[in-house]
Amino acid sequence: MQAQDLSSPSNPKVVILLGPPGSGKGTQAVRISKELGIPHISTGDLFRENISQDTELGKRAKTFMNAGKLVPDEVVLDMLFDRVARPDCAHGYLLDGFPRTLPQAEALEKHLAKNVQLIVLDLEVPDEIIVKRAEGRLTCKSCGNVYNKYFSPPLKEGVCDKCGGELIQRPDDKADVVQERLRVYHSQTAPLVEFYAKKGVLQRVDGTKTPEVVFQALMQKLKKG
Ligand code: G5P
Ligand code: MG
Repeated sequence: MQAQDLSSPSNPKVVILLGPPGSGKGTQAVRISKELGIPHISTGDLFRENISQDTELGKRAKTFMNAGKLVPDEVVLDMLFDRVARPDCAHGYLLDGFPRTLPQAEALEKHLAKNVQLIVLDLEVPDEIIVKRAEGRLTCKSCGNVYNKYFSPPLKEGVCDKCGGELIQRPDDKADVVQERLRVYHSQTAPLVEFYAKKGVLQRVDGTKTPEVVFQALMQKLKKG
């Protein structure tokens, strides 16, 4: 499908996908990024890449991530602003998993140029569904593609449909870590919903439907926004 002309050099679009852990940010971000022709930047994926390459940044982030805690703001901000300074972000980008605290949101605001069109999409999913999704989520060790053993299983058990890689459970999808991630979400990230609502840039989407229905709803909001 062809990328839609919803972003331009004179009016770059920065899209933020908000939502609790496991609400579908990554799944939807891949599709939106393709549709709009802007890069998908997931701070969680950037950390996981650093962990698999055993970098200093990865070593620092791993302890926090595996305990379900947030990585300290200064570490996240350095990594994120480095990434969005690359040329592929000049015409806009899509943020998945950032910002996650008020200081991160405030730092982003200072960083954004005046002509940027900011749209924040909040995926609303209740905690009990999040717990079930995390328990069933399978992630490809090689390409990162996401499945769910209950809702969207791979064609062959344990094998990625896209690249044939091994499917694993993320270390932070263990039941006790998911509970901690939800607790952290409600105390540190949920206040951002109000923060962006007050600025008039928030769009809410019901994230409990099928991925296709959720995607269509998100695209509707993006076209209006
Ligand atoms: P991440 O990597 O950002 P989370 O916790 O925000 O992790 P997560 O777990 O990656 O979010 P997601 O991306 O919102 O979830 O969801 P997903 O993977 O696409 O889908 C979840 C499941 O639901 C899948 O099984 C999928 O098949 C199914 N699903 C998806 N969409 C739908 C749908 O529309 N309908 C239905 N029915 N099912 C669907 O962060 C990880 C850690 O990194 C650190 C933190 O330690 C964090 O815990 N970190 C940061 N720390 C500080 N600041 C930041 N900015 C940080 N960013 C990351
Ligand atoms: Mg994700």
